[in-house]
Amino acid sequence: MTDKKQNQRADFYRRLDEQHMFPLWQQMHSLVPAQPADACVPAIWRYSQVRDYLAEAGEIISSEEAVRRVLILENPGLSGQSSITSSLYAGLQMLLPGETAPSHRHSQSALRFVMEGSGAFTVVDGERTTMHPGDFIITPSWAWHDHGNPEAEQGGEKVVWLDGLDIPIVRFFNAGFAEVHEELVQPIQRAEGTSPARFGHNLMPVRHEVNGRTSPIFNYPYARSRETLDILLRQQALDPYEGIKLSYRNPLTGGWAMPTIATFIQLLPAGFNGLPSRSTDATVYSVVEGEGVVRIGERQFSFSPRDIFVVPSWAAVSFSVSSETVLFSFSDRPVQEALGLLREAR
Ligand code: 1HN
Repeated sequence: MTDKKQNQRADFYRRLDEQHMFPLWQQMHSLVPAQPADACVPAIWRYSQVRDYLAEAGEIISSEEAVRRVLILENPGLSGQSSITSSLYAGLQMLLPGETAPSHRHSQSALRFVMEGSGAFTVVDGERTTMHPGDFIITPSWAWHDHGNPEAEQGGEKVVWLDGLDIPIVRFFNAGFAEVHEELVQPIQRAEGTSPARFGHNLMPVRHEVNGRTSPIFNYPYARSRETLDILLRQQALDPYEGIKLSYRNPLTGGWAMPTIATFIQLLPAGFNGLPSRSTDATVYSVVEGEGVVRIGERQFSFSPRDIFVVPSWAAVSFSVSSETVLFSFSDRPVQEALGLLREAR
C-alpha cells in the first residue's frame, strides 16, 4: 500500500471515530469469532483459604448492616464486573447465629447452595425453609426474601452458602428492579413444608394455577438428591464423560427449575477417569463430596469438598477422582437453549 493511501485511510478512520462510526472490516474477526473466545478464564476458589476471609468478614460487619454479607467470587478474566462467568454472578454468604439478612426483592433470580452448617433459614414469599449442607434453594425473580439464623442458645451455628444469580444477564437487558420490604423480616404466611407437600411428591393441588416459570419447590434437599444418585450408581451405566448427572426440574412444567439458570447434581465413583467434553455454557461447579482433579482447557486443578471452580465456554473439561465425588453445578443453559445457541461437543 502506498504511503498516500495509508495516510488517507488513517485520516478517514480518525474522522469516522469523531462521528461515532467505525470500519467493520477492522473488527469483523473479533465481532464474529470462529469459536467462543471467552474472557472468563478457568479458576478455582479453595474453601480452605476462602473460609478465613469469611470469618474475617464476620468480624468487621454484621449481616444486617451489610444487608447481605457476601464475598463475591469474581472471575480473574472479568475484572470489575462482579461476574464469575460472562452471564452469571457467584458469591459466598455467611450468616452467624442470631443474625438476620433483611427482606427485599429484585428481578434477578437467585440460587443458594448450602456449603457449611445447618439450621439457618430463608423465607421466600411467606414460606420458610431450613438449610442443610448440599440443599439447593431457589429465590425466584421478584419474590420477597430474607434469611435468618437462630441464636446460639437455640442451636444456631455458622452457616455458609454459595449464591448464584443471573445478575449479568439482567444487566445486559437493563431489565432489573429492586425493592426493600417495609419490615426487616416479611410475615410468615404458610407453615414450613407446605410447598414440598404440594409440589414435591409428583402430586399437585387440583386447580393450581401455574404462575411464573420458576419451580414451586424452592428447596431440593441434599438427602433426597444424594439418595437418588446412590441408587442410580448401582442401577445404571456410567456416562464416560460425566458419570451420573441429573438436572433439577420444575415439576409443573418439566422444564429447568429456574428460567435463567440450569442446575445439576452429579456423582463420579472412586477411580472415575472421565473423557473431555465441551459446551457453550460456561459452568460453575461446587464440590460437595470427594477429591480429584479437573482439567479445564490447558489448566488443571486438584479439588476438595467445598471448593468452587469455573469452566469457561467451550473449554474442554474432564474429571479424574480418587474418592466418590459429588458435584453441584450451574450455568446459563436455559437461556442459550431458548435462543437456539447451545452447542456441545463430546
Ligand atoms: C441478594 O439478594 C442475595 O438475597 C445474595 O441473599 C446476593 C447479590 C447481589 C444482589 C442481591 C440474597 C446478592 C443479592
